[in-house]
Amino acid sequence: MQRVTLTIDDDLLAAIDAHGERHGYASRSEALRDIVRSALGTPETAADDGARCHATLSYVYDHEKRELARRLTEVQHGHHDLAVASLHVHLDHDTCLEVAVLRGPTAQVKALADSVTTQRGVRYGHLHLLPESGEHEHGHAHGHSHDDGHGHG
Ligand code: NI
Repeated sequence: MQRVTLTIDDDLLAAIDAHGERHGYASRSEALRDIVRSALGTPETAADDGARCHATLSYVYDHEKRELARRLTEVQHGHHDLAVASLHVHLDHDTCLEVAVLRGPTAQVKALADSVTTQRGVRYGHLHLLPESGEHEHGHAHGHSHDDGHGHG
């Protein structure tokens, strides 16, 4: 870890502190780290479509919309190799929330997400990409323990 000094507008700092308080961050630094992480994505998933990833895809849709539920099911069966699990919640009389956990080559995961979220009648589509594992950062070969308590050594 490194300590950095940065210059920031009062308003923006107040917004960051309000965000940190709202979400229960223990410190301004921890809040800022998560804000930056979510802006950057992870290096593997942001930059490299050839890397493998885990992802969650969430979206809301109207199950009464003509043919939509069938089309969504078709899209997902077409990519069954990427699907790990999914969760369906009936939000109200018409509206469903689905969360799909996906795993595979990043480019294919993104393509599947696009083909779901661009369907007419699908709203609030959001894809959250994660690296497939910590291997890219830590590797498995080295013998020492990590200080974060869940090392591989
Ligand atoms: Ni439903």
